[in-house]
Amino acid sequence: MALVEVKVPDIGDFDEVTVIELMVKVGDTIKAEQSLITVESDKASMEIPSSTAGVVKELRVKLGDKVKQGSVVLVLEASGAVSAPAEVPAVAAPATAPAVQSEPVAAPANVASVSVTSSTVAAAPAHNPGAPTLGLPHASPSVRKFARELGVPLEEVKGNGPKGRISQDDVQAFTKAVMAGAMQTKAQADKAPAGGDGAALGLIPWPKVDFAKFGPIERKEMGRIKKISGANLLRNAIMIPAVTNHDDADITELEAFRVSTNKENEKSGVKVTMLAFLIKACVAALKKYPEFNSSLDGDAIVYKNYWHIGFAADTPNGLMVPVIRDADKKGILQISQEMGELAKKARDGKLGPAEMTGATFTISSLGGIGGKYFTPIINAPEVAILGVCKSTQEPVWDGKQFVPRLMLPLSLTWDHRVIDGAAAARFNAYLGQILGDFRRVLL
Ligand code: CAO
Repeated sequence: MALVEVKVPDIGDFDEVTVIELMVKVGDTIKAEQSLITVESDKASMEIPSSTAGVVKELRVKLGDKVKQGSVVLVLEASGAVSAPAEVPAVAAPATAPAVQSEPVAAPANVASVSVTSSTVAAAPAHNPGAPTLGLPHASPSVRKFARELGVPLEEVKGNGPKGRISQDDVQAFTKAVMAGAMQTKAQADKAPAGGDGAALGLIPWPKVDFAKFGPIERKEMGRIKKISGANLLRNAIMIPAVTNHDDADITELEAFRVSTNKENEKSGVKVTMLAFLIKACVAALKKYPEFNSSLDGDAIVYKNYWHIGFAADTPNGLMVPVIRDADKKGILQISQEMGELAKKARDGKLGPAEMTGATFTISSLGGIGGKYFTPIINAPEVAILGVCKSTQEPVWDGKQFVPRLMLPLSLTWDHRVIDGAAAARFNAYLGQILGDFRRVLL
């Protein structure tokens, strides 16, 4: 068997290049044309393939070595006949693409000469280390090929190597994350806009209808906030096994108290709202039933020892959820005042991120508008939300007779992974007791 030295061929303009990838090891059986190593200059990376099939006997380079034309890459026990080396021109190769040279090893007696075939190597696009990450991805040709075979968009893969170089491991990690659903490729995200196309769930496609066929239409693109909240609502509606419990609270006395408080405070400029009482009542119920003030984190439930309450605000741009922080430490007047300010900021599009994050529970009140009950969607990663509708005078049996009472419809949606139906019924009942007699908050 002939032992053959495989050398670095003419590498164009480069004096020295660095070995950045070893693609074979001692003992490997390789085919002619198979890539052996990847080398990199400051402008390009390229693979050095073997012209000869055989078994790798000795590797003469290691990662980080500087090599130049003529450096021996490895020694190969060639399979099949070998003939004298020939000077082989690069075929249709870019200026920087090297042709592989193989030469017989001089020493051993049984070494024959080897026939050299031309082999061109495509140079990877030049990499500019200072380029932004969205520029050309920095990866060796073999990694590019690997990514191509898997259909991985290399420009979306984060490289963890030196200078952000993308390795095969990075491509594999990206693929795993996409397969596990932890990440989406840009193409997937584009295919599934805010409305989603349901393909990922195996659903039939959304109906495509030419509405203009049936009458005049006007098409308006959705605003940014609607798109963002739509995507969040869709995810929350699909991913959370949500159940809604409806109940009524008797707020006859509370409403009378609210009205008289507002009369007394007329000059203060702060209007006490029913929502402020609801926030305070919810904090009391959340303290009694802490699982409603929690979040799911994998297999763990995270109980929060703070009570930041979000409230849905209807704005010209769409639904927003400002947050009253530390509602447990604030009185009704302060909550009312903050709510007024936050609701105005929301309507004016001036809410900052800090004013919309960190809620532990949300209340969505349609009380000023109307309706009886509804099924609010949980604002993940929270695990429950309270929907409130318009209070109405209703006949309530007091044991002897029907009496008119002001009844507030409550709709509590909860995440069944964390909360059970019995707890939800107790939460609503307790909330009703507090709203029925607010002195219970003090107990
Ligand atoms: N029952 C009866 N009347 C109620 C009530 C209730 N549950 N809640 C409020 N009202 C009354 C108020 O007393 C007020 O009446 P007056 O003007 O006579 O005093 C009137 O309705 C308007 O109240 P409001 O809406 O200004 O104040 P609020 O504190 O109830 O609500 C806010 C503030 C920001 C929550 C509200 O303006 C809003 O945006 N609500 C919509 C929330 C929403 O869209 N939720 C749905 C989310 S899911 O798409």
